[in-house]
This record gives sequence, structure tokens and C-alpha cells, in this order.
Amino acid sequence: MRLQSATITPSGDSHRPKVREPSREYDAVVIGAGVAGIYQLYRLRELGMRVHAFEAGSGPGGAWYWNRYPGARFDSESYSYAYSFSKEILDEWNWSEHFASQPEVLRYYDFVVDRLDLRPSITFNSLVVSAQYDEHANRWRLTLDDGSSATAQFVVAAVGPLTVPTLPRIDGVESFAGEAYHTARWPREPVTFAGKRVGVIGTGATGVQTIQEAAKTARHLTVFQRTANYCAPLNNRPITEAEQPALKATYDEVFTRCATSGNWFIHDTDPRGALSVSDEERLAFFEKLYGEPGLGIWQGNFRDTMTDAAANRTITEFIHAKIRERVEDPVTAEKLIPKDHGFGNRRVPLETGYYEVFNQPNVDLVDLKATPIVRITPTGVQTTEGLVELDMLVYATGFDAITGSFDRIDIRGLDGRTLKDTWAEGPRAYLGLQISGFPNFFTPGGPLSALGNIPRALEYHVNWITDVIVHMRKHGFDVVDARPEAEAAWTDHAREVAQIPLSSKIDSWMTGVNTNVEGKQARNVVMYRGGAANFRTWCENSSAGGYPELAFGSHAETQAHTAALPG
Ligand code: NA7
Repeated sequence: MRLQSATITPSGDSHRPKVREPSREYDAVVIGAGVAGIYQLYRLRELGMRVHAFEAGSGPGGAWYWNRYPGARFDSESYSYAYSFSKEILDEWNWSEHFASQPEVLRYYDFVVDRLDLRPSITFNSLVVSAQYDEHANRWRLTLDDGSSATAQFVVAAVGPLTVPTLPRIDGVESFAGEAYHTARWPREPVTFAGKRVGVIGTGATGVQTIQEAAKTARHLTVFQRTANYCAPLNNRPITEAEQPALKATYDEVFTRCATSGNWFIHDTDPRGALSVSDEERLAFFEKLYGEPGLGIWQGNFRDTMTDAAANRTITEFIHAKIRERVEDPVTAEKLIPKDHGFGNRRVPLETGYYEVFNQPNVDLVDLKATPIVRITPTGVQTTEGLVELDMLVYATGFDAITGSFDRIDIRGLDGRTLKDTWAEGPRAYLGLQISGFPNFFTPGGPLSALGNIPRALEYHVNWITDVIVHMRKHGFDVVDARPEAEAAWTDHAREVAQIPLSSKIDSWMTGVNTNVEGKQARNVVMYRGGAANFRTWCENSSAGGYPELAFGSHAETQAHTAALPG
């Protein structure tokens, strides 16, 4: 069986031999050299700290390192996704498309790491398996998958919200005899769909991108769809050499827009209500958004489309009509129209000719709600309707999102308490960046933090974390822990505002649901849904007031704090 199952396990990339590192002592360890990890490493090194990153892959880039499947690309404008902190990097790097493809994105992260000379500070092919706080020494001990260890005063777990891929819990998943790949563990060796009978399970953002590519050359493509999603046009185009200077001149404006918008995107909601305008005006606005690049139709729509059911119905019906227009066979069109949620209540995949794929004679759509998969067999996928024989099976089945990358590390804070136990009733964290009882441990992009256009969010998180460390150094503190009452206040607030968007009533990775992971069948508040503006206000109020929500001290004081903790 050729499923790349070895790489679906959390172990590191097998392409390079592991070099066993001796035990090492640092001021700070960054777990992960993805979007947040690279920047955090840079910021702490610039403070003069002895800082080192451990990364499971054999190169930097995180999600962009692992997700090499054909068709992978940005859904955020390239220039809104890039790091904003270095004018030199912004000047030197040219994006070739408004929405860059994965190979270019990966080249970008390699470029940044080399430009900042960070590579010597990263150990690749190295998975952190445990992190344990020693309160007597005020140090974290990290164990790596090769058995070696490192210690540090600070740990920044930049482990990513979409890191741990999941396979479907279907009988026979390991038995398929043809080629089988999870999109997030795509091999580096060329894989061709040409002339093959290909099956793709999953129609999230990843599945949609993969399907568009596979349909171009596969002899036959079968799309196994469980829940239909609302997709909208990406409207990508190249950026010519001649356009580069004008585009670069807008960088300040782009970053300002992202820094003040609702979810860190270049797009922000229209202040009008969907029902406050005439039908003609509304339709014209929807048409405009449908014809524009990127996620504007989701993030830049009328202010109430994602929170008010009647407003949401207007855009939902508009998209229904678009799908019916673009898909020739009415039966297939109805299968592609979600019936159990409105537009934007799950992550909107962006597409380039996705719906037209289903007009091709070499493509079939299997509606798994009507005819579920019974098992995977050595030759294909058996549904209640029959066996679909395949040469290649692609699992675009998503991730153990948000908390999964923490769950797979044995993280223990004060008194040896595990993070898993601490989060047994759902994640709790202060601003999503610190967890009470886990001193000197930070989680950029962690559960209950404000995400959205992820790199913009992560840059902000890293800046906040770095500022806390700067504050400590300035005042001679060596321990910081989130006060339990501050963590409770943020967690309660996050749980309350999470009820506002219509999406809170829908199963998806954004509401903590993954049917393939034990214990994640029920909805849970895993992200901050109160908007980036509110998040920033909380962060800025805290720093302006000298971080009253954080308990600073020497590690002797930490021991006193431990004694005061219940149970
Ligand atoms: P998603 O959005 O979680 O999508 C996973 C897809 O796989 C989705 O269509 C699932 O159907 C489907 N799936 C998962 N398990 C099964 C089983 N057991 N049987 C059939 N179908 C299944 O992951 P993506 O990788 O597409 O995207 C994740 C994010 O990464 C994306 O939103 C971007 O922000 C980047 P379901 O909807 O659960 O019925």
C-alpha cells in the first residue's frame, strides 16, 4: 500500500537524515519554523537572546512547507500575507501573482530565513514531543523525537492552527493498493494525475484547489463530497514587472487596512445592512464582489451578512443562483448547493473554474450524504451505491485544527499539570496567547486568539509576546504567568462573543469539530470570534496598563503562586 501514511504521523520529514543534537540551553525555544516561528525567532534574536527553533519539516514555511498538493495557493492577496516588519524584504521580494502558488510561497519563506540569517538557529527534522516546566529552576525542558533535549527559560509554541492532518475514520483506509496521499503530506517527488482514475475525498478549501487541478488531466475524477461548501471566484491574475513599483507603493496602505479591519484582511465589512438597500443595489453590490479578487465577498460584504439570518439569506440565494448558472446538469448543481448552512458560515473556498469542472465528461460527483462510503478497498471506494475503482485516492480531509498541534505534545506546567487536562473542557487562555499555570509559555495563533488573515494576526501576536518579554527584561522579572482571573475573563468573553456569528451553529474546524478525531465531535469555542479590533483593544489596554492581567516575578515567587493554586 502506497499511502504516505508514515508522513501522516506527526514525525518529521524523512527526506533528510536526523542529526542528533546534544543537550542545549537557551534563553528561548521556538517550536516550529512556520509563519509565526520565523518571525518570533527573529524578534528574540534581535533582543540579544540565545534563541533556537525546532522544526519538524526539513525546511521553513510551516503550512506552506507541508501542503505541496497541486493547486495549493493563497486565498489572501500575496502582499497582504507577506511579513510587514522589514522594509528591505518588502522591497526585495516581488510576488508574481496576486494570489501566489505554494512553490512561490515556499521560496518566499526560504528567502526570508536566509535574508535574516536565521537558518543556523533552526534545527530541522526535529519534532518536539514534550515540554515540561521545572518550577524550581524556572526552565522548560523540551524533548525531541530523536531523544535529545533542550532547556529554555521561555517557550514559544508557534505550532500552527492547521498542522495535524487527519485521515477519515473509514474501514479499510489503510488497504487501498493504488497511490494514496493526504494533501498536507504531499510527496516532493512529482505526482501525476494524467491518465489515471483519481478520487478526491473532501471539498473544503484544499479539496477545491486539488479538484480543479486533477480534473485537468485525470482520465476520470470522482469527487466524494460529504458537505457542500459555498465557493467564490478567486479572480487571480499575474503581477507584471511594470506593476511592481506601483504595488509596492501601496504596502503601507495595505498593512494599515489589515491592521484595522475586522479579521486582519485587506477587506473589511461594508457599513450598510444588507436589507437597508434596494434589491437592485444589493444585487449590483454582490455582482461587484463576485467579480473582484479574493475573499471580499466573505469579509467585505454587508456588515450583517454573517450575523443576521435574513441578511445572510440574500447572499446565500445570490450564490445559489451562480452555482445553478455555472453547472449545466441541474441534479449536479443541486448537490453542489449547500442545504444545511448559509454562505460564509464555514470557510469559503476560493476557486478558479471549480463549478465548471462538473460540466466535464471525465468528472463525477458522489454525494456522500445520499450514498455514504462504506469502506475503502484495495481497488477503490465502496459506497452504498457500489464500488468506484481508482488508481489514486487523495484525502483532502483536513486537520485536527487549532488544538490538535498542542494535543500531540506532552506539555506540562506548574505542578506537572498537563495542558490536555487543563483543556479537557475546552481551551482556556489569556488572549489566546498565554495559559495560566504555564509560566513563560506563549502560544501565537493559539486557541482563543484572533485569527483570520493568519500572518497578519501572527505578526501581531508575536509583537505582543515580544513586548511582554521586553517588559520583563526592563523590570528584572524572570517569570510571567497569566493570572487565573484574567484567563477566566478572556475565556468567558471569547465563549460569549463566539455565539454571535451564524457560523457558531455550524460544524466546521472553526467550531472545533472534526468527525475523524476522538472527542472532537461536538462544537467548542476554539477561536476568538469577537473580531480583530476587539482583540487588539484588549491587548493594547493590557500593555498600556503595564499588563495587570499577568503575574510577573522571580521564580521564587512562582513557587508561592503554585502553592496558592487549587488542587
Ligand atoms: P476542511 O475545510 O476541514 O475540509 C475537509 C473536507 O474533508 C470536508 O469537505 C470534509 O467534509 C471532508 N471529510 C473529512 N472527513 C471525512 C470523512 N470521514 N468522509 C468524507 N468526507 C470527509 O479542510 P481543508 O484542508 O480543506 O481546509 C482547512 C483550512 O486550511 C482551510 O479552511 C483554509 O483555511 C486552510 P465535512 O465538511 O466535514 O462534511
